Amino acid sequence: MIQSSGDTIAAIASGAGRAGIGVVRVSGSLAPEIARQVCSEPLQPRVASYQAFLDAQGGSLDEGIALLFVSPNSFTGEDVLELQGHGGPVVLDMIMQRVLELGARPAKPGEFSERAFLNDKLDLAQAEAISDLIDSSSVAAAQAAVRSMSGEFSTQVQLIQEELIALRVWLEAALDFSEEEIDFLAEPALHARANKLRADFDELLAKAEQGQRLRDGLTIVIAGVTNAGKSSLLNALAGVDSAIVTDIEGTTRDVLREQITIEGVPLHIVDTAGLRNTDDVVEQEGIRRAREQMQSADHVLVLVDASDPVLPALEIDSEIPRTVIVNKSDKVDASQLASVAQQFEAALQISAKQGEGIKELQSYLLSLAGHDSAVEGVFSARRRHLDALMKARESTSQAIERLQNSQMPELAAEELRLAQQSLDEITGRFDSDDLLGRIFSSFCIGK
Ligand SMILES: Nc1nc2c(ncn2[C@@H]2O[C@H](COP(=O)(O)OP(=O)(O)O)[C@@H](O)[C@H]2O)c(=O)[nH]1
Ligand SMILES: [Mg+2]
Repeated sequence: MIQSSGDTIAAIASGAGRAGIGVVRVSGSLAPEIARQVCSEPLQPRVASYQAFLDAQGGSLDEGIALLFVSPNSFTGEDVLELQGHGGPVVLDMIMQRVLELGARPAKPGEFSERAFLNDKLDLAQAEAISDLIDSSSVAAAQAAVRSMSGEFSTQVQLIQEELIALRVWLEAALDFSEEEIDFLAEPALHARANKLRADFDELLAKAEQGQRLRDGLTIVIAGVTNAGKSSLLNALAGVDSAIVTDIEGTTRDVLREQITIEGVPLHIVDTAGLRNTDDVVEQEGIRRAREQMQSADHVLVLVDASDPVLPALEIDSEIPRTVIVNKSDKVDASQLASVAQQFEAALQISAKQGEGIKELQSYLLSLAGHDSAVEGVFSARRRHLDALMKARESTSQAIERLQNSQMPELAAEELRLAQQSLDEITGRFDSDDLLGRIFSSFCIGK
């Protein structure tokens, strides 16, 4: 059922700036009337026609293609009008003003997709994927977003939902026949089901985790004492001279960031002020900011100068993952390099200046991102999807454990209900009647 929210919304749907064409999109019950007023010729639904777009006096604002989609067969599910005119900011603005004069109001960000969701044209994960597709910063991220948008992610969530529902139906029935309770719950079929569910959760999470990284990337902070070569490393990774490099201690005082993309994974590389005790207030502030960056990093690279090896006190939470990298490998001989690397348990030895070991470091960073090019069919996913999936998996594991230990099946039933609710958060579907319907239709218990 189409829930038209009453008002009609409009927006310039194409990008800002000059372009060959530009699109004004209108959605809502006024769309057909607006089409009658603006277009010089009557429109047939879903048929593109070349029109003059008219102002209130019948003068021509522009000429272009008009398209009318009649509810429910449109993106939003409402009546939708698309006016494709010339892509200049002024001319599009004039068309937009005309549409507003005729009763539409400017759409809020995402409002077309929101209406599509409310009208069951797509679920939440699909709506989010549209925005992720538009924002995607690499081919891999775009491909993942298209998969989610077309419903592949939602379908897999749905499949796990079905398994969960089947388990719930079975458990609720077992609880009803309480005389047979415990034996029924220890049935071997339960183990098979539980294992399948666990495996399916793991597979989906792996794909979604990779998708989330494709979308959001990883933040890697480079830390170390002054002159360790942090700014040189940022430049080497970014391939541009973004940060100032000198042999003067305390050159970098502010936080510098560069975004790089390795195999489609965006990495946010952050260069920071060198960690040392200083009386310079500007530098002190830089060091405070460096710690702040490290504190919110996905990973910290601690850079140590092979020719003057000092490990700085990071003073950040111990849970924040970090790796020691030895720099300036060109400045020392092989045996000193090996002994410094061993002393600091370094993962890699590089020369930021000569570009040695940078390829290896890039692969290392990719492995930190958990990037596995063998995982196929990655979906775009967001943090909230991962959180919901992990919550659902946790509740399911707890339920299964209780059942396998024959402990309080009522609590297990409740955990499974929570697991299902968490999955519903992903697609935005909260449909408790659904389960009841399934229970009733598959078990004609008759009481
Ligand atoms: N020989 C050598 N010098 C380096 C290397 N990396 C950085 N340097 C030099 O070390 C000094 C400090 O570098 P910089 O990147 O500014 O260090 P930061 O203070 O940690 O940001 C500069 O003179 C760089 O040219 C390296 O791999 N080898
Ligand atoms: Mg620096």
